[in-house]
Amino acid sequence: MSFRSSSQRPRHSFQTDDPALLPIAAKVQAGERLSFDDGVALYRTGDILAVGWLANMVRERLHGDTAYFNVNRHINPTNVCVASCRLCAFGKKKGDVGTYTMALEEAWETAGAGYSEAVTEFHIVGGLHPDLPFEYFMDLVRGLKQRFPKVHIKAFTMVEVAFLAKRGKMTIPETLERMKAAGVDSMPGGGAEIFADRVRHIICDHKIDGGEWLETAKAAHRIGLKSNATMLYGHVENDEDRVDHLVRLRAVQDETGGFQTFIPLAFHPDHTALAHIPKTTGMMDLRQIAVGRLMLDNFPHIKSYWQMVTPKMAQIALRFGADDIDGTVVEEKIYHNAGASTPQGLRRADLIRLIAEAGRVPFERDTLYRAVTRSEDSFTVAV
Ligand code: V47
Repeated sequence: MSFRSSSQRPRHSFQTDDPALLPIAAKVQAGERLSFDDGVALYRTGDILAVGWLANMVRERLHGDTAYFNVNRHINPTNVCVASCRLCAFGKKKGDVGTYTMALEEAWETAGAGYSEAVTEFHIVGGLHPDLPFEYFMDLVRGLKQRFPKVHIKAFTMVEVAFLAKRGKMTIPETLERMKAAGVDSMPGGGAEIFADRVRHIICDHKIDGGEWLETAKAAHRIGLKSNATMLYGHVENDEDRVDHLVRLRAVQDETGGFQTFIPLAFHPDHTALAHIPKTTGMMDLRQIAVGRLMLDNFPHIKSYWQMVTPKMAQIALRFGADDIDGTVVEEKIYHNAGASTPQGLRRADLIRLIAEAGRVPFERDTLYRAVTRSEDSFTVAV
């Protein structure tokens, strides 16, 4: 299969049947920052293909035809959680049927199980357990580093950090420093949901608020821990809430430059307290990717997480602003408990095929977007 690279492809001019998009297109073409109102207009327009065209232009300007993926494994050490978020089907109260907490040995064993290709990243997130001490998590990380010294540890959301800090009577910077000393290399983007208080009160009342999430991210970035940022959409939020979320992320990124990737997460309602809300549609999924790419002009990467939107939609998203589809994952629990029908993991070869058939060039990255070269059952990262 051969495709022309984006630099060889003839660049047709922008076309739309929505005049509201014309000034926005002019700004994007000139590389100017979009305003809050521009963001709302991008959400309101019926011309989704025009929005996608613009986002694709920005994506190709930044990354050409490259599309990133990695070989990773998710580990969720416990599903016991004090938070009871209405959006979640994963967390359970202590003592409920179906709760689990991994013994450290079990977590280390899980890390090495179920996949023959060497993983380059462990993605570790879990519930807010009322009793597990901070040292359990640090021992978990130290043990992983001892057993898998080459594997990058992307662990603990801003929400978990704030919870562990409070329980351990530590400041956020101190907690982050100790995590880093134990072996945490970067942080995932979860728990951001939608920053607006009105929405947070409905979907995740007991979590830290949006301001605290952003302050924790800043503290992480300040000590050199890169992180991602997510946005959960398709529940009770409106267009303004989403644009507010994006603009607040952009402001922090101006300050710290510590975000690597923005990941819009499609809400899966099954088995949650919001099960009456319909699932997101394909158009909605593509629009989040495209608007994210256009508004977050200072974020290097936009990820279409195949687990969330299906591998088929993730492929199309690579033409709507996304440059990354995440990784092999191996074993996903959070969305599968909430009714996701995607496979729990994909093989490296599947990801390569998805990307190539979308007309992009697959690039195996490590968590920090450096090239990974493989030989037999091992890998090397270009530094
Ligand atoms: O914060 C929870 C979301 C997130 C549901 O950083 C739900 O590379 C949909 O953040 N329906 C955790 N979403 C996952 C996450 C993530 C995933 C992949 C890559 C990265 C990264 C981060 O999942 C939570 C919450 O926003 N979530 N329940 C649900 N029912």
